[in-house]
Amino acid sequence: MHLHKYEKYWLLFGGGSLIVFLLITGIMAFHNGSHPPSAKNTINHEKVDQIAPFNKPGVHKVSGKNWDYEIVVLASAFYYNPPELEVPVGSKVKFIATSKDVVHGFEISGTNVNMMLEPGYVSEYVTTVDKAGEYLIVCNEYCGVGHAQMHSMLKVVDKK
Ligand SMILES: [Cu+2]
Repeated sequence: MHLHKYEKYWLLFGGGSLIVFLLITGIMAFHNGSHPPSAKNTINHEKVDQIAPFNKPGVHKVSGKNWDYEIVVLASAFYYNPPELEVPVGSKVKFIATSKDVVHGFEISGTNVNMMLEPGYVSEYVTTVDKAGEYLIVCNEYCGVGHAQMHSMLKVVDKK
């Protein structure tokens, strides 16, 4: 079979990019531990406000864990509970969030925190807040007529 020179280059380029992207995905998954939500952590979304930790949404200082604060957020159409969060700068926080009704988003603008909140599933993310400031939390999953008004605020404060 005769292949034109440029045809060969193009096939090599195509095959090469495939290998490069598979390698990146492999490194992300097995080395950096980046996985899609496991769907293992489920919850009854109809009674979610009676089930811990969602019976007490808010910022909780914890000890003996790998993080300093647990931030419990319950989303529902069209607001976040609590509407405002405050943590000291430099603390390691674990966001624990879910939805009471439909799919909502939880994106902290200017950071790489971006979770999908699905009714019946608990979304978690651990991060360190290392820059003081006010960060807008927005819903980035269209959830209904009030979607554009759905937001909250994360205040990272400098406590001297
Ligand atoms: Cu929304």
